[in-house]
Amino acid sequence: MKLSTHVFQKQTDAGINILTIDNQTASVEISLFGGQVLSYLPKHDSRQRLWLSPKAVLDGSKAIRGGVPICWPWFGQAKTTGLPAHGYLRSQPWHVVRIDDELEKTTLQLQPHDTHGAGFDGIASVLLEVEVSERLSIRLITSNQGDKPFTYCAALHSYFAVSHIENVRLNGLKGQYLDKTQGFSAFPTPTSYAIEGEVDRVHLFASPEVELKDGKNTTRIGSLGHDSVVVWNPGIDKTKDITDMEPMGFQQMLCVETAITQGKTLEVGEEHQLIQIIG
Ligand code: TA6
Repeated sequence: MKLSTHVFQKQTDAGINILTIDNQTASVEISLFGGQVLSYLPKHDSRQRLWLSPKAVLDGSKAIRGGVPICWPWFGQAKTTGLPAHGYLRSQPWHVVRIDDELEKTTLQLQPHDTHGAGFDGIASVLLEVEVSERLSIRLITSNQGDKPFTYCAALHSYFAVSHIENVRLNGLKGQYLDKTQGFSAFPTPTSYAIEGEVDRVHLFASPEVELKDGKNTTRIGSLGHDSVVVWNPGIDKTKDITDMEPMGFQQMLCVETAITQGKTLEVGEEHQLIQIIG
């Protein structure tokens, strides 16, 4: 179904709706299940920036492994047992609320069907704005529609495609990180940042730009409105427990996430934007 000159919608065999944006600058796919960008292919170099697991479940029964999952209104494990990790927006239907479509810039606004959910008592509106132009901008806009302040966490949990994890170096991170694999103990960011084994780190310095170097290729990851950058690769052992990843799938991906992990409090009527820009 054609929604505008460069925006099309199709339903997968498994039943979820996928939007395709194909303009002069790039091709992008977004799942309306989860409001999740799944792929980003700039036309100037035809290099896919995002990784999608070949075993990703695309039937709406669980969050999709890959692309840019939307973590909201918490990050990581919920405070209350039995609630989904990374919140509940990435596993519910979203819908298109606006399309602005030009030859070199297409902007979509998506909203989740419901921002209420167990584990969060705020009254919030959430908007995801995806802009496809010379770069891909993803903007998660949260506003407090209630009569009292609320505090939330969030992340644009982006999975980047890499040739082989051993070829990857990260530039632009600095200061302390909390290492989830070592009880969230604090360590200094390495000057030469390679990925060896399981890496699960919350970098507390809000780097405005991280460069993901992969051999001759560089992906630039800009961030705004965040309080941390999370770097994650499950490594060979953890991947064995991830049913929607192939056993060696960890070698082709790296998560660099623009995140609010320390909590953002919104006063009544206040709005906050969490933004990741991929180039
Ligand atoms: O962002 C890193 C992380 O919190 C890891 O600890 C790991 O759990 C990853 O997210 C993936 O989480 P998921 O719930 O999508 O399997």
